[in-house]
Amino acid sequence: MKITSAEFTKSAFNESHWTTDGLPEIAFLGRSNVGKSSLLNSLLQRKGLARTSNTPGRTQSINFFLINESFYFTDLPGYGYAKVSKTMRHDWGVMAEEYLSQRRELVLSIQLVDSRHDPTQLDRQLHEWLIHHHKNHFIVATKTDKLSNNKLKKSFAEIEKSLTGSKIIAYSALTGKGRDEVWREIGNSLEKR
Ligand SMILES: Nc1nc2c(ncn2[C@@H]2O[C@H](COP(=O)(O)OP(=O)(O)OP(=O)(O)O)[C@@H](O)[C@H]2O)c(=O)[nH]1
Ligand SMILES: [Mg+2]
Repeated sequence: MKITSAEFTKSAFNESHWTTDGLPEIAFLGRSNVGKSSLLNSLLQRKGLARTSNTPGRTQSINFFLINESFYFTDLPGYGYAKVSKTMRHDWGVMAEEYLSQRRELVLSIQLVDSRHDPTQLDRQLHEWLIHHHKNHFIVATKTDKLSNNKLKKSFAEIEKSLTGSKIIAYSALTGKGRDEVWREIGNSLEKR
């Protein structure tokens, strides 16, 4: 897909802040620090559009990015950061579930997992939720540049075993590996709408 424009539109802390123009949305979901904002920037080839950081739990709201004036990317806060309070963890679940279950504009959810580790319990829970609710989705295994080909193969097989029944794409925001494949899937989901 040719990107002609990409701009940050707004941060939403609850339903009343969601956009109202009815354009389709693609959500990026995954644990804190897994590389959601980096994936988004890498797909759009705009380095600083979504803020990335080494401090987990940075993104606390749903951030909307308008692409080509025709669809949105939504960057959701990361889950599973150990140092946040119980209340905040609870709030994440409420906000994410509210958005995922109610948002009619949502045409695709992209769930990120770290290619170097087995999916966490929260990763598996989210994945089961997506399957159970028949949400159009696929998995992106991030940071593959940090693994040798051999290790990646093993790790990929573990992820497949753990998150069964979903397409998984190996990605690197550093090298752009997987970029074309992710765009193909996004294009398909937008067309189906
Ligand atoms: N080497 C490498 N580093 C990556 C990749 N993707 C992300 N990172 C790094 O991982 C860290 C976290 O990336 P973010 O994109 O901020 O992660 P996030 O999921 O948006 O994090 P939160 O917003 O806190 O939930 C940053 O230091 C990134 O530079 C990748 O593909 N390769
Ligand atoms: Mg982020």
